[in-house]
Amino acid sequence: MKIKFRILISVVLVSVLWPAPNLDGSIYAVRRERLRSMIHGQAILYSGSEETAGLDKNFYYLCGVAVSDAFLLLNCETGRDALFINPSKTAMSGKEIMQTSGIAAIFRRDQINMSLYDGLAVDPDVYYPMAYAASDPAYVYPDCLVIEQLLNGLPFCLKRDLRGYLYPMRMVKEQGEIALIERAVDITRKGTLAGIAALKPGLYEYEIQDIIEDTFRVLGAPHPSFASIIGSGPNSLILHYFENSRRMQSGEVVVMDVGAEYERYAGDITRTAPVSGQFTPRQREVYEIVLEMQRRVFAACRPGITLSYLNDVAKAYAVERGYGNYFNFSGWRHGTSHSLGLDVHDPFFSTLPLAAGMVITVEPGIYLPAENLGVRIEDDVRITENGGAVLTAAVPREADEIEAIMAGRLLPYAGTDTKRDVKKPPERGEDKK
Ligand SMILES: [Mn+2]
Repeated sequence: MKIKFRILISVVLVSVLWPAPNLDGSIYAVRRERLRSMIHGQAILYSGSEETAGLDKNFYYLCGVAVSDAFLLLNCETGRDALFINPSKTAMSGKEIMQTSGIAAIFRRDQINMSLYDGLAVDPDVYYPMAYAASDPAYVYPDCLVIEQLLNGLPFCLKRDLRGYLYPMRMVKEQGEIALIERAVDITRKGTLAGIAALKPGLYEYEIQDIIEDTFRVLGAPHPSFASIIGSGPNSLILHYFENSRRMQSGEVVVMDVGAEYERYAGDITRTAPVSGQFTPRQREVYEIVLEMQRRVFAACRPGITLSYLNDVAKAYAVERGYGNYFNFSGWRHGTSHSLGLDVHDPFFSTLPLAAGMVITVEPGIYLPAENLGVRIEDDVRITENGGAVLTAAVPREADEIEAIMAGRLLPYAGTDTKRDVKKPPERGEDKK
């Protein structure tokens, strides 16, 4: 109860004093124009729907409207863009859609064939994100399938992959996007800290999940950016553990891998904490190794290197300490880093080098099945001109700090950017000046 009350108070303060940042509507027109300048013919995107995988972030990136079952069509010859809307699945008014997207041409969904035909008469090329599963090229992602089914009905259409042009744009974040990611990260920080502060033996994993997600919700993030992972004891070894149904016991660690989604942008933080409030010497030993892997990767972040190089940096230290076989692997293997943005696993070409403005995660782990012990620590880093800035620097990560939060010696939100959250009230009499 006490914790929930504390969350509520800080939430009220933050919401009043910290208005939401928003992307300037014209940014979408700028993005579309840039994309059009790189290709020819037409480009088509599908918004996704409840029946597919939800909102398609490629579509959203280019028009900023969250509508269901709609198409966006870019015509590179005329420079005109159009939206094709399913009115029964759209809560936004036409005016709202126009203002947000900067697109004046809004039609009914079933009129898209005509527009596509007109464009094909000039140039047969149609670009769209060709999203096939890497593990099975025969599997086409639902949003992609909807577009392919539409194009298959058209003669003289040459299908082209849009990803090679669109993804490099999405990989480098604009300033407005960085601000939204920072906000998502900050909400994730608060949820994570509330979760750590509430941990105790006998609680169920889902109770910690509730506390974290409640914090997200009251801070303006109605949905997590992915299914929260609260894995204690043996579950700390499972990479994508979503059950969160186990009762946590003293002597175990719990891996909390969570993210808030704010204005469609994702945060992603993992902390590993001892359920009892104190790491055992053995848990602390492994924890310190993971922490050191992370420090080395932070230091290695800079433009020009690849994500696989960062993975090598982390792995080299695990090998050096004798944990090479347990590095990022316990039956499931994960990378040390992925791109973060509109998607929690944002599009990224792993062969391309890092550049300033990219945002990545750094999340090495060591998993020891024989000991029911998994430790993963994850932070978010913005690549700068000459290094990396840790966006999650305000989230305590030292073992002592985690224990201090649990012991109530370190207030969950202390030592953070509260200066930005709360304005200093004017001194008495000062307001008269
Ligand atoms: Mn992650």
